[in-house]
Amino acid sequence: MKLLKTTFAALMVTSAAVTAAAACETTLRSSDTHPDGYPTVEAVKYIGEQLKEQTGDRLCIEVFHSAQLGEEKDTIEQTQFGVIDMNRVSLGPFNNIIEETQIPSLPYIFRSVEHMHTVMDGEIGQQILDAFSDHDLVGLAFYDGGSRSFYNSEKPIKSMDDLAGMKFRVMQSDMFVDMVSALGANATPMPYGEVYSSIQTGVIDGAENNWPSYDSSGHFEVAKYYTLDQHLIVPEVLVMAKSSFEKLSAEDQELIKQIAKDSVPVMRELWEAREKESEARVREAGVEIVTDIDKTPFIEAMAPVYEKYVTSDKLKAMVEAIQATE
Ligand code: GTR
Repeated sequence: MKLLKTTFAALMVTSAAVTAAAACETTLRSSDTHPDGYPTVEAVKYIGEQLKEQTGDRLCIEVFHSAQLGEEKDTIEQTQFGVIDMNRVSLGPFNNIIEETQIPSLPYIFRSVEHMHTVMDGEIGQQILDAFSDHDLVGLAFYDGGSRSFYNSEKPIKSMDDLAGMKFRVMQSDMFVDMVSALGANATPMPYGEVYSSIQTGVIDGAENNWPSYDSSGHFEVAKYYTLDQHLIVPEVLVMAKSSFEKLSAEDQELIKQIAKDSVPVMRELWEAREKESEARVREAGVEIVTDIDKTPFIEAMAPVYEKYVTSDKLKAMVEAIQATE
């Protein structure tokens, strides 16, 4: 029923898209949970502008930002069904569906954002993009999601012990539930759009995210303690519905793949600037930020998570390859 409802909502917005981009022969609808102006939204708009120009108005993209088409988990299903043509999401909500996406979502798998870039721009990244094709999707590009850290409404967290018994929202991924449990806290998976009110009403004590999301979601208003433990550097991904992709000519398929790749450095530049802006805005608002946290116990606590999720030879080889990447 929920799917039917959201599908109906998506179809309603379709007619709006057709009107908005009336000049185009084909308009692809793309979903994003973030507000207009957010780096991911702007990166997909960039792809749309390039496509429109390079196809002489044959092919356009309309980005439905601010979760207009629904929350990530639902929009992923709709993209698999071809109701939504394109979708920019975190890899987190793919973890339960596509096992390869768990690897770059593992806590502390990347030593730095640069390490993540090298891995995702290389063979491992391609292997993960290819894995989407068994799930009615085409993986187009990876985007940045910075590093994610815990924030809460109760107290400054200065060590792992301070997390004991606290309740945090995580993305809808079993692995993230286990990650939080391994740190001694409790996790509640829930859609992004429900986090603000859940913190406000005390259903949860906090959540975890990067600077731009902490800022644009307004979560900093209700969860004023942010501890930079940086447990995740989970990339984001732009996917396309396989059915929509297959409707395109071979040339257009190549073009969209190429422009999506070209959008990566554009996004990274926007991201870097946005991270600084968001950090400044949040600091200005008086948030208490803990920066000098010893990450060693956090990293050590993740052993059972790796044990539970890195099971097959294929996944083990991916982890080893990432660890061996300079
Ligand atoms: C953001 C990410 C979104 C979404 C959100 C969340 O950092 O860009 O795609 O996954 O986090 O926590 O749900």
